[in-house]
Amino acid sequence: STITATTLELIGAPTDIGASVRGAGMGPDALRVAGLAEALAGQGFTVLDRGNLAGPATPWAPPSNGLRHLPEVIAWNRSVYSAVDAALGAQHVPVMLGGDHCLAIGSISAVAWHARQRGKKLRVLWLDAHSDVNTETTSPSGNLHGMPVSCLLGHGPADLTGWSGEPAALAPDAIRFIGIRSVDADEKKAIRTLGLHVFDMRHIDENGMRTTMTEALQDVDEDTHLHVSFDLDCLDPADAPGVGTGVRGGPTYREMQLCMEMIADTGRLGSVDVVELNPALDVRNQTAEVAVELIESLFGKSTLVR
Ligand code: 5AB
Ligand code: MN
Ligand code: MN
Ligand code: MN
Repeated sequence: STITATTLELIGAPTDIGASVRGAGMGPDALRVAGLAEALAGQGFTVLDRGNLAGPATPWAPPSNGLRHLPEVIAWNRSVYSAVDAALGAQHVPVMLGGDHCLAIGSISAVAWHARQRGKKLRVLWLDAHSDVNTETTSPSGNLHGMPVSCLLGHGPADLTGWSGEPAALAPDAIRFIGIRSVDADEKKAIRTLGLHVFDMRHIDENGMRTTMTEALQDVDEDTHLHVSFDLDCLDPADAPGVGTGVRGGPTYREMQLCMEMIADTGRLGSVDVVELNPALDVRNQTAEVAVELIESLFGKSTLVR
């Protein structure tokens, strides 16, 4: 298949700059310890581990004007943007290893720029317990890992928007949210106002992951660049305890495996974020190991016997 001719670039972004629970900065190395590069190489990919990006330390300051650590979040996202931009420029598939979810601002902005250059439609799958569509005025925490979707839609601080060369990296119609179950009151309003496509846990419970993914992948075709932003707190904490903002009632390992397999089946996967892994809260690196297995499925490892 086409995808096995692909070169993958692992880009570590070891920071918890957008969070208030410490530890996500250890995510990239925990994924390496769990054997991510070896697993993907074993599937036939050429894997380039670019190592870890550098950036400012986390000051652990309180929010200022509704935003915590804005200058440092900008600096980290600039590094992520350049690394993802370089990978895509080399026709490689970037796999950004966070780090917290604010890093999707840089990652998806670069992806959006390249998709436009290539004349591709962009479809983002946001796998998360949370909708991450707060702004500096609605956020209960000031944490930028709860705001990347707003920034990508052009509704963030000026310094974190417009990076894709357009006021908004994404149109609301380009995103599908999967596994959502913790949404702040103002985020619910934003979801309604923007018309975001949210497949929440109620939808998955009532319709199953198979139908949900068929819906979420509708209209994905040969002209689509598919980006997966995988927040590990999407998974049920029973399977993935190593996250800073876990919420009960998420997809099981088996449901998430089907989700990943159905994405792989499209053959259109072009870039990935793996974020919010917090090794300080994990149990013997279990969450990193689960993540590696699910990423193998995402890149086409199948449980089909025939
Ligand atoms: B994550 C919360 N909505 O804005 C906020 O893990 C949580 O990237 C955000 O999905 C969780 O602080 C951010 C309460
Ligand atoms: Mn998130
Ligand atoms: Mn989350
Ligand atoms: Mn629509």
